[in-house]
Amino acid sequence: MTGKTGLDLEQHQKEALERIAAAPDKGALEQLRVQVLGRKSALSQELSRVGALPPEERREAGKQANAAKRAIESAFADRARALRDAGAGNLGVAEAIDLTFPGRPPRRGHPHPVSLVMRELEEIFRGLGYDIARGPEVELDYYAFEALNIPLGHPARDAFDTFFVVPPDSDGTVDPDVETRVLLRPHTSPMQVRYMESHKPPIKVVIPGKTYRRDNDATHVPVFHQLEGLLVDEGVTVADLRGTLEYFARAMFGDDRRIRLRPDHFPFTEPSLEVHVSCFQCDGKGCSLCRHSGWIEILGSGMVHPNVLRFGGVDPERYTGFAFGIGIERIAMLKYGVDDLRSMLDPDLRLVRQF
Ligand code: 2U9
Repeated sequence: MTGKTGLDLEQHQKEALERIAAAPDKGALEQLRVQVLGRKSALSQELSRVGALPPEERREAGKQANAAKRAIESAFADRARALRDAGAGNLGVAEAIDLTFPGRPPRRGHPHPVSLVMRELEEIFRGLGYDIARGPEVELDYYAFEALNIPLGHPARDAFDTFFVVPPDSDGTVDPDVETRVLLRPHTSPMQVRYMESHKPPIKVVIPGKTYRRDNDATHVPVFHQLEGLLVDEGVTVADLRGTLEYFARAMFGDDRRIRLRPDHFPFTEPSLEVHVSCFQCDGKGCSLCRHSGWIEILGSGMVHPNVLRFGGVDPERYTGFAFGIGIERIAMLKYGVDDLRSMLDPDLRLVRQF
């Protein structure tokens, strides 16, 4: 309008409103705001001329100029809201999301070496007709010690360095009632007792699972895994134990393996036997893995102590049995050539993927 004020406000406003409505994104709108309302804009220049008008025109021109300015500001606000409501469409070129761009593939997990060994062991013993049972990790003292021929005060209790669920008193004493005292199982053996209570011989079972001890150094960790086996029937002898464990050693470490038995001591087995396998790296000739002995200790075993059979409700006059315990981390480290036990607790996928 080049009205009687001599200002061309109407044209400026019309143009500004058109450009605002067409602004494609937030960035363009901001640029436009500077162009349309900034100090150097045509509108500002028109407004600066208001002061130079004769007094009788100044009032009317001022009113018109302010109205135009308000209309433009409100158009900016409307457009900004519209762009925001339109969602991703209000992003500037630099921030825009290209929905056709191929995504980053999610990083895939991988079974941990401990899981791999555990599965392999379970398959070997399943193939021999063993049942697989899993028991509680929070156990009663009775099943963890008493029923395994480890009464209160027995020196073997120290070796287990147990985590008690109800911790000892400040003077170190723990609830003396073995019937009710609760702990984290230091081995999977309690479940074998439970299994004997609920199954009649012949019994053939392996118990895989997590176990806990208050240990933490390069060769001990507080949470580890075991697989223990138990076979009870009439006439079971050390020869059966030997045959079973030799089969296991060959299935796990190769057909050419041999085993040897050495005396050991556990309260729950008599006799107790360490089992060694001929070195699968040097075939018994001597290397760093077997410390140049040609043999590697892989597990502990023995004939179930008559007291333990009795605790499980099995008559030791009629039945005998053998049992064995395998430390899973140890087998995994041997099999995969890992030499620090603590790396077995490392969840880093870069490590786990190597197996
Ligand atoms: C019952 C009767 C007997 C389980 C056995 C071992 C020997 C043994 C260790 C091997 C490595 C534990 O993980 S490890 O540190 N275990 O040497 N375990 S005999 O004997 C039983 C278990 C339950 C009722």
